[in-house]
Amino acid sequence: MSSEKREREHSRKMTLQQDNREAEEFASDVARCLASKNKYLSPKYLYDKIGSQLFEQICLQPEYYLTRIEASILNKHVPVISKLVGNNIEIIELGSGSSDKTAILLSHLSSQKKRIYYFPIDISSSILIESKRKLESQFPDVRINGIRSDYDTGIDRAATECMSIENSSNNNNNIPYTKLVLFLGSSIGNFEFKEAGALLRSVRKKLHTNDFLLIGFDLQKDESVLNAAYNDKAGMTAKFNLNLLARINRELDGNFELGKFEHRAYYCRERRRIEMHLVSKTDQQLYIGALGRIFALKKGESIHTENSYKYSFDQISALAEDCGFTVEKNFIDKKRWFDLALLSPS
Ligand code: AVJ
Repeated sequence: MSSEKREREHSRKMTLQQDNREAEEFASDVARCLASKNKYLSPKYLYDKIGSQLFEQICLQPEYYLTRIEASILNKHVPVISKLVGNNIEIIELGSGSSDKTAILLSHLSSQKKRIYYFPIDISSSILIESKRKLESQFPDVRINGIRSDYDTGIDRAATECMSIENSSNNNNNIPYTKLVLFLGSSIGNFEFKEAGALLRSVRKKLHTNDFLLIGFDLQKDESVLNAAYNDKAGMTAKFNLNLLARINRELDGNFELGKFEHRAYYCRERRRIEMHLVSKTDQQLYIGALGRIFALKKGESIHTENSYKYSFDQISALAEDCGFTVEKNFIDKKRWFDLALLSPS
């Protein structure tokens, strides 16, 4: 067997192993969730192929201001960001999704004839393949290497790739690279403050003094705006939420009837977060084939599917400082609804 073929075989095997591990993790998390009193499931499970497509639809809804505002902030400030990162850049993006906002950055950077590597990390392989294809035709000079993974493993793998670029014999001039880690869309809001800190610290560990983290925070604002954003009139967010049950049916041979659940999303003032739930409309029993188990749900009982924390500037700088970063710049919109924060190692 040629070494190339052997390598391909090996990577196929690794992918299959990873798929298996993830399928088992999903099954055991669903079992634990449905068996516990407070039923909570990690929001990462919302993003299978269909869920990722539905999220793209959410971003187009008039009530869901986050994506549009963040893109407009990026558009406005991309020249400054571009100047700061130098001429040889390794972009690592956590949860890249469609990479639409990143395209704004890539467009500017590549027009400046910079040498760019891009490592999009996402949990959905289909969206990674699709966005890589799109970006490669749009930006033929950008070298793209997608990493299908959750954040923690993804950061490690991307950092390893960067190391091998910097140390490769091709880089015989020892060109210094700047790492730019992107964490857009306010996905940091999905984490409890403690977990958000852990994630930022693990990013920090991979960065040198001159590297950057560009991270989006949804800011605290009028509750009615927030409630509307997660209860769009077209019902996309409801569909996105309910798809989690459909996914359990598809992948774990469940028998959820989606009509027996209601999408509920509301701003919780004390905790400064949007909570998203699937509420059972009736007393019901659920059978999950892959687990060979029956679970009971009472009328009004909920499965908590996501939190989305809303930040203040004080919380943002406290989080940054706590994790070894300094806030270089808060790029914000006129309404002060969204903050794209540029952090650098302290
Ligand atoms: C992708 C986590 C940023 O919290 O606003 C959108 C996900 N959930 N509508 C968010 C989401 C419901 C989104 N993030």
